[in-house]
Amino acid sequence: MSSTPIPGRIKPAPPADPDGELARNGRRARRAFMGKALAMGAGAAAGAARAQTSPPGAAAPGAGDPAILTLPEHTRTLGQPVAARAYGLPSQWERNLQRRESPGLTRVAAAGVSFTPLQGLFGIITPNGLHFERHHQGWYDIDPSGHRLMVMGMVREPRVFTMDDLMRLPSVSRIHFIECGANTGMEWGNVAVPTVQYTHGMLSCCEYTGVRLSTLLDLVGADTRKGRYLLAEGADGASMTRTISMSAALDDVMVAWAMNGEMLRPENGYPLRLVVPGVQGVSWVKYLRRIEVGDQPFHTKDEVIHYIDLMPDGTHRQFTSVQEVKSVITTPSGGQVLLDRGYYNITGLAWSGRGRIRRVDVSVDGGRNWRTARLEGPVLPKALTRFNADWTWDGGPAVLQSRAIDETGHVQPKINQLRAVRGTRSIYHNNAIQSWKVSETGEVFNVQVF
Ligand SMILES: Nc1nc2c(c(=O)[nH]1)N[C@H]1C(S)=C(S)[C@@H](COP(=O)(O)O)O[C@H]1N2
Ligand SMILES: [Mo]
Repeated sequence: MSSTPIPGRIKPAPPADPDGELARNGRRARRAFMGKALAMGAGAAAGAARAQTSPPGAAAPGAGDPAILTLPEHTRTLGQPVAARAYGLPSQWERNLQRRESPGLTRVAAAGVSFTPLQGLFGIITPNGLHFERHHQGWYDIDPSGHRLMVMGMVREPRVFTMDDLMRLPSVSRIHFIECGANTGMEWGNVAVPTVQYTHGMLSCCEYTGVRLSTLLDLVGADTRKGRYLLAEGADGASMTRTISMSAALDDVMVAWAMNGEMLRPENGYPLRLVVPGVQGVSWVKYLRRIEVGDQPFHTKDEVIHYIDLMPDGTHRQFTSVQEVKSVITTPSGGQVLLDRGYYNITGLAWSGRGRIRRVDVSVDGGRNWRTARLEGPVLPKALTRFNADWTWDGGPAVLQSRAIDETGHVQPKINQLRAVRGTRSIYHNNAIQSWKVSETGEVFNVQVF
């Protein structure tokens, strides 16, 4: 593009959802939110009101804007003293950016999910306070001084590690995505939820710090030849237990205590969790207290009735744990409104449990034509990759899609291709291409295109 484009303006998806209206009726909830926001007179509302009263392309951006004609209050006064907040918080103007629960998804919140607001994030790192949560029996804030990790089974010398023991060992830091196997699971049969927060928000990406599991296996003298499997067990009421393969354990699995430069948050497994790069979230056992080496899969409750794939013939497929290549456009996305025609930066995320993203294609006409998006660095294995593509919206209807290809050559499938093999009654492992319909009013909707 030759000159700097004048960006089109986007009204964010309605964030507040106190009544659970969002999931039931996106349109009505959006109106309700606008009403509330205008009544509040908050910055976001003022922005929305401004956008509505200025006709598209009427004047040069900023002309006559009071914000540039008067010296603002904050340029003429003394600011807040240092350390007003011992632990920093986001700006008050960003308070709508929150993890949210999907109303009615689970019967009790302790066995629930909170979704990451992907539509409001930049780059590839998820801030700790916005990391999605998935608990089978609620979260705990465990005293690290009393926490222990036992490594036993087919080992020469079983050992119990304290947090101090572990944190003295050689540590590594790695950036990886975590995606719940049930992410996008509500969309197998039909469109179910309105925004990218709910379609794809069981997804986060952090820099984890911890000790490699192979280091611990070395210390206890694990039989890595006959011991082809490991059991990982959590210290929560659910005693989350999963079988991990020895090959993964010796490759890139970590026993982590930190995420994004600080100790894990309690919701995410403080003080210790397993990091299993590329594998579905359920294997990333939180509150990790035990690793057992064995010679066959353990077939625990968490892997025989959950996180298995219901196939069209009624059988269940087990141990499909790698998160296959997937991508989603995060802006423009469902619930957002394009306020005028013109240039937009289509942006989104791509990832693969098998390695690096090789390419992302973007379509604005429902998959008839594709062009290659720009991948922003770093492009890391088993991590989120940010992509961007230029688009000029002419005011007509459009269907936005992204399709990712990973370094092993796997291509993200269309929803009907996936259904042809897997049927429509599955929950887990839906990596289909996501479609967002832009209507002539600028409103963006979740749709399925075949
Ligand atoms: N101990 C324990 N570990 C657990 C869980 C749990 O309920 N208990 N949930 C699992 C599931 S299903 C997922 S998707 C991830 C979610 O991790 P997060 O809550 O940090 O996002 O943790 C996994 N590890
Ligand atoms: Mo999960």
